Amino acid sequence: SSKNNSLLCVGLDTELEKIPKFLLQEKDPIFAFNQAIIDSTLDLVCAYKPNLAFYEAYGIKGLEALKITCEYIPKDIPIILDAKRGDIGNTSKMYAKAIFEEFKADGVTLSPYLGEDSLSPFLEYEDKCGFILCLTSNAGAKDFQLLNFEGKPLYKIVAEKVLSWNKKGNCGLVVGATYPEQLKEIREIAPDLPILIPGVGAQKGDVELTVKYGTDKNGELAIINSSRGILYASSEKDFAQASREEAKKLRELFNLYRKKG
Ligand code: OMP
Repeated sequence: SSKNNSLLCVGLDTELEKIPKFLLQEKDPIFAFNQAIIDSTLDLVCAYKPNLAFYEAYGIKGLEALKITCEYIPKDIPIILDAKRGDIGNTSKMYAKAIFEEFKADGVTLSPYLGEDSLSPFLEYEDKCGFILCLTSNAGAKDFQLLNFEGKPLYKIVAEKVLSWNKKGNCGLVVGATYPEQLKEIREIAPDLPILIPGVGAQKGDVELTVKYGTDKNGELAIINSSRGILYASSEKDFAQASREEAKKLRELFNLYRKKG
């Protein structure tokens, strides 16, 4: 966040049905949209987070758009590729290769439930960050993540495990902005881990509590994502400017609630 003094991560979850109609005439409408969004927000963000689903959904063309989007993002702005990966080691190795070598992402989202050996192929990339799902923003988080095991909720067990997996210092957590009280507990368990926090904006997570509870003691290490709330601020000619205004508002709001380090 140091360069742009920002905790804001813009999620590049691009849907052809939602982008301005006039862009559909472009040769690569997905990239044209992303390019405009990146151009208009790059001085306001700490990271971009494309979610792979939105690109896979459009087949080869979508993946090509993702690849050139990743190439287009300036090198000093980290890319977190949201893919929620995790499989047996041999398979994870190939997932990691795709994400870090093909798309050249700086970070990835990972699911913890296959255990340490499923994530080590990602964490072996020392310069890359693995953001491990701890407590997701959706209502279904209650089905497993909020359950108690021997008196302790699963999300706390995950947070503690990730601390023990963090041998190379390249682990982070994912915690939804829709669970601020739990975010506070998780930050206490992991005072020094970066936390990716989606769920402000379209999912209506509380901004003030997210910043207060999600940041570390210096007001850092929270990467707060909004996708739809920024991307689709307007569907008119001025869409990129409208996205910039939204991003600017959020960044300023985050900074208002931030502890000064
Ligand atoms: P908006 O709701 O449009 O801001 O998008 C949220 C983004 O964050 C989507 O790409 C989700 O897949 C992702 N996300 C969550 O919404 N909740 C989570 O708990 C975790 C993620 C994520 O891993 O980023």
